[in-house]
Amino acid sequence: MFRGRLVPCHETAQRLDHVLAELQRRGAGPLQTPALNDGELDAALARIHAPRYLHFLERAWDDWVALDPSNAERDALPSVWPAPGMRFDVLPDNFAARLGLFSFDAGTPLTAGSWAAARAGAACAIAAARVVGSGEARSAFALSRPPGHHAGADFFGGYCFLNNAALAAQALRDAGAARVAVLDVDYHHGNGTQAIFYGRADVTTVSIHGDPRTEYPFFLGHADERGIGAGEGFNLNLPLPRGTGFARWREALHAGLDAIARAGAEALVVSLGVDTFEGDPISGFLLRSDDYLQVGRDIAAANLPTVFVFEGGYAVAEVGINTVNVLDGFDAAAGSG
Ligand code: Q9C
Ligand code: ZN
Repeated sequence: MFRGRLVPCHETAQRLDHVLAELQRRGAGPLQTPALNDGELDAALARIHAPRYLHFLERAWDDWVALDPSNAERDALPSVWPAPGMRFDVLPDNFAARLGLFSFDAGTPLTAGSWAAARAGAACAIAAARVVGSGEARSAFALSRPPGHHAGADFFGGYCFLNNAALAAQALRDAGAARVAVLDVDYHHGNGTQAIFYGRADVTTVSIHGDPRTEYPFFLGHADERGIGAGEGFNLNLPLPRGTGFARWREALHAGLDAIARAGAEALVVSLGVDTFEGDPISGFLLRSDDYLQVGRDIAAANLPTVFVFEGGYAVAEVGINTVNVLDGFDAAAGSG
Protein backbone atom coordinates (compact mmCIF):
# COMPACT_ATOMS: atom_id res chain seq x y z
CA MET A 1 0.00 0.00 0.00
CA PHE A 2 1.63 3.24 -1.09
CA ARG A 3 -0.08 6.61 -1.52
CA GLY A 4 -3.53 5.06 -1.64
CA ARG A 5 -2.70 2.38 -4.17
CA LEU A 6 -1.69 -1.25 -4.05
CA VAL A 7 1.72 -1.36 -5.71
CA PRO A 8 4.19 -4.24 -6.19
CA CYS A 9 6.21 -4.88 -3.04
CA HIS A 10 9.89 -3.86 -3.28
CA GLU A 11 10.85 -6.78 -1.06
CA THR A 12 10.93 -9.53 -3.71
CA ALA A 13 12.31 -13.06 -3.96
CA GLN A 14 14.66 -11.96 -6.78
CA ARG A 15 16.65 -9.94 -4.24
CA LEU A 16 17.77 -13.08 -2.49
CA ASP A 17 18.38 -14.93 -5.76
CA HIS A 18 20.86 -12.23 -6.77
CA VAL A 19 22.76 -12.42 -3.49
CA LEU A 20 22.94 -16.20 -3.63
CA ALA A 21 24.06 -16.13 -7.28
CA GLU A 22 26.79 -13.62 -6.46
CA LEU A 23 28.00 -15.69 -3.49
CA GLN A 24 28.23 -18.73 -5.73
CA ARG A 25 29.86 -16.77 -8.56
CA ARG A 26 32.64 -15.66 -6.20
CA GLY A 27 33.04 -19.10 -4.70
CA ALA A 28 31.86 -18.29 -1.19
CA GLY A 29 32.19 -21.31 0.94
CA PRO A 30 30.51 -23.46 2.69
CA LEU A 31 26.77 -22.90 2.21
CA GLN A 32 24.64 -24.56 4.87
CA THR A 33 20.94 -24.95 5.53
CA PRO A 34 20.23 -24.36 9.23
CA ALA A 35 19.92 -27.53 11.27
CA LEU A 36 17.52 -26.53 14.05
CA ASN A 37 14.60 -28.66 15.13
CA ASP A 38 11.17 -27.13 15.73
CA GLY A 39 11.51 -27.28 19.50
CA GLU A 40 14.86 -25.47 19.53
CA LEU A 41 13.54 -22.86 17.12
CA ASP A 42 10.37 -22.24 19.15
CA ALA A 43 12.47 -21.80 22.29
CA ALA A 44 14.78 -19.33 20.54
CA LEU A 45 11.85 -17.33 19.09
CA ALA A 46 10.33 -17.05 22.57
CA ARG A 47 13.58 -15.46 23.86
CA ILE A 48 12.76 -12.34 21.78
CA HIS A 49 9.11 -12.39 20.68
CA ALA A 50 5.90 -12.27 22.74
CA PRO A 51 3.92 -15.54 22.94
CA ARG A 52 0.65 -13.97 21.76
CA TYR A 53 2.41 -12.40 18.74
CA LEU A 54 3.99 -15.70 17.70
CA HIS A 55 0.64 -17.42 18.17
CA PHE A 56 -1.03 -14.78 15.99
CA LEU A 57 1.58 -14.93 13.21
CA GLU A 58 1.55 -18.71 13.01
CA ARG A 59 -2.20 -18.74 12.36
CA ALA A 60 -2.68 -15.40 10.61
CA TRP A 61 -2.89 -16.63 7.03
CA ASP A 62 -5.35 -19.40 7.84
CA ASP A 63 -7.46 -16.99 9.90
CA TRP A 64 -7.46 -14.53 7.00
CA VAL A 65 -8.62 -17.16 4.50
CA ALA A 66 -11.20 -18.49 6.98
CA LEU A 67 -12.90 -15.07 6.89
CA ASP A 68 -13.67 -15.59 3.21
CA PRO A 69 -12.17 -18.27 0.91
CA SER A 70 -11.56 -15.65 -1.80
CA ASN A 71 -9.09 -13.93 0.56
CA ALA A 72 -6.62 -16.61 -0.52
CA GLU A 73 -6.15 -14.54 -3.70
CA ARG A 74 -5.16 -11.41 -1.74
CA ASP A 75 -2.57 -10.48 0.85
CA ALA A 76 -3.75 -9.29 4.26
CA LEU A 77 -3.00 -5.63 5.08
CA PRO A 78 -3.92 -3.85 8.32
CA SER A 79 -6.21 -0.83 8.21
CA VAL A 80 -6.89 -0.01 11.87
CA TRP A 81 -4.45 0.47 14.76
CA PRO A 82 -4.68 1.27 18.46
CA ALA A 83 -3.65 4.89 19.13
CA PRO A 84 -1.87 5.98 22.34
CA GLY A 85 -4.36 5.83 25.20
CA MET A 86 -6.21 2.85 23.70
CA ARG A 87 -5.97 -0.74 24.95
CA PHE A 88 -3.08 -2.92 23.80
CA ASP A 89 -3.58 -5.54 26.50
CA VAL A 90 -6.92 -7.01 25.36
CA LEU A 91 -6.52 -9.32 22.38
CA PRO A 92 -9.41 -8.66 19.97
CA ASP A 93 -11.40 -11.53 18.45
CA ASN A 94 -11.74 -9.60 15.19
CA PHE A 95 -8.98 -10.49 12.70
CA ALA A 96 -8.56 -6.98 11.27
CA ALA A 97 -8.17 -5.65 14.80
CA ARG A 98 -5.55 -8.25 15.67
CA LEU A 99 -3.68 -7.49 12.43
CA GLY A 100 -3.57 -3.83 13.46
CA LEU A 101 -2.63 -4.53 17.07
CA PHE A 102 0.44 -6.46 15.93
CA SER A 103 1.68 -4.07 13.19
CA PHE A 104 2.72 -0.49 12.57
CA ASP A 105 2.30 0.10 8.84
CA ALA A 106 0.14 -0.85 5.84
CA GLY A 107 3.15 -1.53 3.60
CA THR A 108 3.93 -5.02 4.86
CA PRO A 109 1.68 -7.54 3.13
CA LEU A 110 1.11 -10.75 5.03
CA THR A 111 0.89 -13.51 2.44
CA ALA A 112 0.48 -17.28 2.32
CA GLY A 113 4.18 -18.00 2.87
CA SER A 114 5.04 -15.17 5.26
CA TRP A 115 5.15 -17.25 8.43
CA ALA A 116 7.09 -20.15 6.88
CA ALA A 117 9.61 -17.78 5.31
CA ALA A 118 10.05 -15.65 8.42
CA ARG A 119 10.43 -18.76 10.57
CA ALA A 120 13.01 -20.30 8.23
CA GLY A 121 14.88 -16.98 8.14
CA ALA A 122 14.93 -16.82 11.91
CA ALA A 123 16.32 -20.35 12.00
CA CYS A 124 19.01 -19.25 9.57
CA ALA A 125 20.05 -16.30 11.77
CA ILE A 126 20.05 -18.39 14.95
CA ALA A 127 22.07 -21.15 13.27
CA ALA A 128 24.60 -18.58 12.01
CA ALA A 129 24.92 -17.22 15.56
CA ARG A 130 25.46 -20.72 16.93
CA VAL A 131 28.23 -21.45 14.43
CA VAL A 132 29.98 -18.22 15.42
CA GLY A 133 29.12 -18.46 19.13
CA SER A 134 30.60 -21.94 19.38
CA GLY A 135 33.83 -20.77 17.76
CA GLU A 136 33.31 -23.11 14.79
CA ALA A 137 33.62 -20.08 12.50
CA ARG A 138 34.81 -16.52 13.05
CA SER A 139 31.99 -15.14 10.91
CA ALA A 140 28.81 -16.24 9.17
CA PHE A 141 26.20 -14.69 6.90
CA ALA A 142 22.50 -15.45 7.41
CA LEU A 143 20.88 -15.04 4.00
CA SER A 144 17.09 -15.04 4.16
CA ARG A 145 14.04 -12.96 3.42
CA PRO A 146 11.83 -11.32 4.54
CA PRO A 147 14.15 -9.01 6.52
CA GLY A 148 13.81 -8.48 10.27
CA HIS A 149 15.10 -5.26 11.82
CA HIS A 150 11.77 -3.37 11.84
CA ALA A 151 9.98 -6.20 13.70
CA GLY A 152 9.64 -5.75 17.46
CA ALA A 153 8.86 -8.21 20.22
CA ASP A 154 5.18 -8.07 19.25
CA PHE A 155 4.78 -6.21 15.98
CA PHE A 156 5.54 -6.48 12.26
CA GLY A 157 6.20 -3.72 9.72
CA GLY A 158 8.73 -2.51 7.16
CA TYR A 159 8.57 -5.91 5.39
CA CYS A 160 9.71 -7.57 8.66
CA PHE A 161 7.95 -10.18 10.84
CA LEU A 162 10.62 -11.77 13.04
CA ASN A 163 13.72 -9.87 14.16
CA ASN A 164 16.53 -12.06 12.83
CA ALA A 165 19.32 -9.77 14.10
CA ALA A 166 17.85 -9.70 17.61
CA LEU A 167 17.46 -13.49 17.58
CA ALA A 168 21.11 -13.82 16.49
CA ALA A 169 22.27 -11.40 19.20
CA GLN A 170 20.35 -13.34 21.86
CA ALA A 171 21.75 -16.62 20.55
CA LEU A 172 25.29 -15.20 20.89
CA ARG A 173 24.48 -14.17 24.47
CA ASP A 174 23.11 -17.62 25.17
CA ALA A 175 26.28 -19.17 23.71
CA GLY A 176 28.31 -17.29 26.32
CA ALA A 177 29.19 -13.83 24.98
CA ALA A 178 28.69 -11.52 27.98
CA ARG A 179 28.18 -8.43 25.82
CA VAL A 180 26.99 -8.35 22.23
CA ALA A 181 26.52 -5.46 19.81
CA VAL A 182 24.16 -5.05 16.87
CA LEU A 183 25.39 -2.69 14.17
CA ASP A 184 22.56 -1.78 11.79
CA VAL A 185 23.77 -0.32 8.48
CA ASP A 186 20.46 -0.61 6.61
CA TYR A 187 19.21 2.75 5.26
CA HIS A 188 16.22 2.62 7.62
CA HIS A 189 16.44 2.89 11.38
CA GLY A 190 16.34 -0.52 13.06
CA ASN A 191 13.41 0.40 15.27
CA GLY A 192 12.50 -3.17 16.15
CA THR A 193 16.01 -4.08 17.26
CA GLN A 194 16.32 -0.85 19.26
CA ALA A 195 12.99 -1.44 21.00
CA ILE A 196 13.84 -5.06 21.87
CA PHE A 197 17.12 -4.17 23.59
CA TYR A 198 16.34 -0.62 24.78
CA GLY A 199 16.37 -1.49 28.48
CA ARG A 200 19.34 -3.88 28.34
CA ALA A 201 23.03 -3.21 28.97
CA ASP A 202 24.19 -6.60 27.63
CA VAL A 203 23.22 -5.85 24.02
CA THR A 204 24.43 -2.55 22.58
CA THR A 205 22.48 -1.34 19.56
CA VAL A 206 23.89 1.08 16.98
CA SER A 207 22.03 2.21 13.87
CA ILE A 208 23.19 4.44 11.00
CA HIS A 209 20.19 5.57 8.96
CA GLY A 210 18.22 8.20 7.13
CA ASP A 211 17.01 10.90 9.52
CA PRO A 212 13.55 9.86 10.75
CA ARG A 213 12.34 13.45 10.40
CA THR A 214 12.04 12.66 6.70
CA GLU A 215 12.68 8.91 6.38
CA TYR A 216 10.79 5.73 7.27
CA PRO A 217 10.10 4.53 10.00
CA PHE A 218 9.63 8.21 11.04
CA PHE A 219 8.66 7.70 14.70
CA LEU A 220 11.94 6.38 16.12
CA GLY A 221 15.65 6.67 15.36
CA HIS A 222 16.58 10.12 16.67
CA ALA A 223 20.02 10.86 18.13
CA ASP A 224 18.67 11.54 21.63
CA GLU A 225 17.44 7.94 22.07
CA ARG A 226 20.18 6.53 24.32
CA GLY A 227 18.47 3.60 26.08
CA ILE A 228 16.51 3.44 29.32
CA GLY A 229 17.14 2.16 32.85
CA ALA A 230 19.94 -0.41 32.83
CA GLY A 231 20.12 0.10 29.05
CA GLU A 232 20.91 3.80 29.27
CA GLY A 233 24.00 4.54 27.20
CA PHE A 234 23.70 1.27 25.25
CA ASN A 235 21.75 2.55 22.25
CA LEU A 236 23.32 4.85 19.68
CA ASN A 237 21.48 6.37 16.74
CA LEU A 238 23.42 8.06 13.97
CA PRO A 239 20.81 9.69 11.72
CA LEU A 240 22.08 11.30 8.52
CA PRO A 241 20.29 13.49 5.98
CA ARG A 242 19.07 12.27 2.58
CA GLY A 243 21.83 12.75 0.04
CA THR A 244 24.64 11.62 2.39
CA GLY A 245 27.61 10.15 0.51
CA PHE A 246 30.19 7.59 1.57
CA ALA A 247 32.76 9.90 3.22
CA ARG A 248 30.26 11.22 5.76
CA TRP A 249 28.53 7.85 6.12
CA ARG A 250 31.90 6.25 6.92
CA GLU A 251 32.53 8.76 9.73
CA ALA A 252 29.27 7.58 11.28
CA LEU A 253 30.40 3.97 10.85
CA HIS A 254 33.61 4.74 12.71
CA ALA A 255 31.64 6.47 15.50
CA GLY A 256 29.40 3.41 15.75
CA LEU A 257 32.33 0.98 15.84
CA ASP A 258 34.03 3.11 18.52
CA ALA A 259 30.89 2.90 20.67
CA ILE A 260 30.79 -0.88 20.19
CA ALA A 261 34.43 -1.17 21.30
CA ARG A 262 33.79 1.07 24.33
CA ALA A 263 30.82 -1.08 25.34
CA GLY A 264 33.14 -4.09 25.49
CA ALA A 265 31.20 -6.20 23.00
CA GLU A 266 32.59 -9.71 22.58
CA ALA A 267 30.54 -10.52 19.48
CA LEU A 268 28.88 -8.51 16.73
CA VAL A 269 25.71 -8.85 14.68
CA VAL A 270 25.53 -6.71 11.54
CA SER A 271 22.09 -5.89 10.17
CA LEU A 272 23.30 -5.79 6.59
CA GLY A 273 20.98 -3.75 4.41
CA VAL A 274 22.41 -2.32 1.22
CA ASP A 275 19.58 0.15 0.57
CA THR A 276 22.24 2.83 1.25
CA PHE A 277 23.20 2.30 -2.41
CA GLU A 278 22.97 5.35 -4.70
CA GLY A 279 20.63 3.45 -7.03
CA ASP A 280 18.19 2.24 -4.40
CA PRO A 281 14.62 3.03 -5.49
CA ILE A 282 13.23 3.85 -2.01
CA SER A 283 16.23 5.35 -0.20
CA GLY A 284 18.38 8.50 -0.18
CA PHE A 285 22.08 7.78 0.49
CA LEU A 286 24.72 7.71 -2.22
CA LEU A 287 27.02 4.73 -1.53
CA ARG A 288 28.60 3.12 -4.59
CA SER A 289 29.26 -0.55 -5.16
CA ASP A 290 33.01 -0.30 -4.42
CA ASP A 291 32.30 1.50 -1.14
CA TYR A 292 30.83 -1.71 0.26
CA LEU A 293 34.27 -3.38 0.14
CA GLN A 294 35.51 -0.64 2.49
CA VAL A 295 32.47 -1.09 4.73
CA GLY A 296 33.45 -4.75 5.12
CA ARG A 297 37.08 -3.87 5.85
CA ASP A 298 36.05 -1.30 8.46
CA ILE A 299 33.76 -3.80 10.19
CA ALA A 300 36.54 -6.41 10.19
CA ALA A 301 38.80 -3.92 12.00
CA ALA A 302 36.51 -4.30 15.05
CA ASN A 303 38.11 -7.74 15.29
CA LEU A 304 35.00 -9.45 16.68
CA PRO A 305 33.26 -12.73 15.92
CA THR A 306 30.62 -11.48 13.51
CA VAL A 307 27.21 -12.62 12.27
CA PHE A 308 25.91 -10.79 9.21
CA VAL A 309 22.13 -10.84 8.76
CA PHE A 310 20.59 -9.80 5.45
CA GLU A 311 18.13 -6.89 5.68
CA GLY A 312 17.04 -4.38 2.98
CA GLY A 313 18.37 -3.34 -0.45
CA TYR A 314 15.98 -2.89 -3.36
CA ALA A 315 18.16 -2.06 -6.38
CA VAL A 316 17.66 -5.67 -7.41
CA ALA A 317 20.35 -5.88 -10.10
CA GLU A 318 23.05 -4.62 -7.72
CA VAL A 319 21.91 -6.10 -4.41
CA GLY A 320 24.08 -9.19 -4.84
CA ILE A 321 27.25 -7.30 -5.78
CA ASN A 322 26.84 -4.78 -2.97
CA THR A 323 26.07 -7.36 -0.29
CA VAL A 324 28.86 -9.72 -1.26
CA ASN A 325 31.27 -6.78 -1.52
CA VAL A 326 30.77 -6.18 2.22
CA LEU A 327 31.44 -9.86 2.95
CA ASP A 328 34.48 -9.93 0.64
CA GLY A 329 35.94 -6.77 2.17
CA PHE A 330 35.39 -8.26 5.62
CA ASP A 331 36.96 -11.61 4.74
CA ALA A 332 39.99 -10.10 3.02
CA ALA A 333 40.69 -7.86 6.03
CA ALA A 334 39.90 -10.57 8.59
CA GLY A 335 42.37 -12.82 6.79
CA SER A 336 39.99 -15.72 6.43
CA GLY A 337 40.03 -15.61 2.63
N1 Q9C B 1 8.22 4.87 -0.78
C1 Q9C B 1 13.73 -2.54 5.02
O1 Q9C B 1 14.57 -2.00 4.35
N2 Q9C B 1 8.20 1.90 3.06
N3 Q9C B 1 12.47 -2.09 5.10
C2 Q9C B 1 8.94 2.70 2.17
C3 Q9C B 1 8.95 4.11 0.19
C4 Q9C B 1 8.82 0.97 3.93
C5 Q9C B 1 12.06 -0.90 4.40
C6 Q9C B 1 8.09 3.50 1.26
C7 Q9C B 1 10.26 0.66 3.77
C8 Q9C B 1 10.66 -0.51 4.63
C9 Q9C B 1 14.05 -3.80 5.77
ZN1 ZN C 1 15.94 -0.61 4.80
